[in-house]
Amino acid sequence: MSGDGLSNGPPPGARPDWTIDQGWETYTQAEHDVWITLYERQTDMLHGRACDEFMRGLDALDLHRSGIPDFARINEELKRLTGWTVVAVPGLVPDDVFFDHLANRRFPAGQFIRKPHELDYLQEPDIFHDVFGHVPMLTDPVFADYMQAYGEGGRRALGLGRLANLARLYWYTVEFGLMNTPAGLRIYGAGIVSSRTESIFALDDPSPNRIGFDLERVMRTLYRIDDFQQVYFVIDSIQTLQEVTLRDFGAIYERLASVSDIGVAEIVPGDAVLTRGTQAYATAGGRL
Ligand code: HBI
Ligand code: FE
Repeated sequence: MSGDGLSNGPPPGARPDWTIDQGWETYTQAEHDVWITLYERQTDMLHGRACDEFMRGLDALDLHRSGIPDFARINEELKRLTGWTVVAVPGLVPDDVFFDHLANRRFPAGQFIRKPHELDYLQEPDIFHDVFGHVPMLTDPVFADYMQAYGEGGRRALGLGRLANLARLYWYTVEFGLMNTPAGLRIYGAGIVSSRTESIFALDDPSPNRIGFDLERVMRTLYRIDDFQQVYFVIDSIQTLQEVTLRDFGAIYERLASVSDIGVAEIVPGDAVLTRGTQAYATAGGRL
């Protein structure tokens, strides 16, 4: 991917929009078995941990069956529910390509699946992270609109040179968001629900800070891509998330240009602190 976020062109075999055929019939039984293993160990644990919208989406799409889902089958239901479709891509795609898909209600999902020795951690988003983690939430009409708006906002942020700020919003909501519900704290972020260890850490561990969602605060906050998060931001509902983000971010970007970033473990004046974390996990060296 080029540093300016603009695409250099797709790899050989991919279309101009970076999509490829899923080639569902080419997955091996060993690859289907990786899906089944991951699926079974996540779904058991997610009852009472993932939010209702996620669990409903998982049921609606019937993602387990006999292994890696066929996008053609998922898309029949997803299209009917919210007008979204899943398209296959080789892996990470450039920012402008990614936003263009989202703005058109297409979710680009990695075609490949992790190897059996990588069940707990990998850097690039594979089909399990993308489909199990992201697609259930896309069955929720409000979340579906939020994701499309993010794609449209991404194109504007690229033009204004503020993508770093907007990417933090995606990170702390779509990927690592928590929700306060009447039944208790729940997960909706794809990076959490697709990870066995982080699904426990994010809700139960005393290490991370858990702070009420505030748009500008989140846009100022650095994040880490190599280990469990040191802070999670907590929304009240998908509806309130959508309401506070349904506006032009131009004025916010202008303000953010002159204020400093906030470190991953910092608590700042004005924070609605739900948990003041010990940071013991990170202090001890994290995944090391
Ligand atoms: N490509 N396939 C894929 N998946 C992503 O989540 C993704 C991407 N390209 C860019 C990107 N995310 C981020 O840079 C933006 O959300 C900011
Ligand atoms: Fe993701």
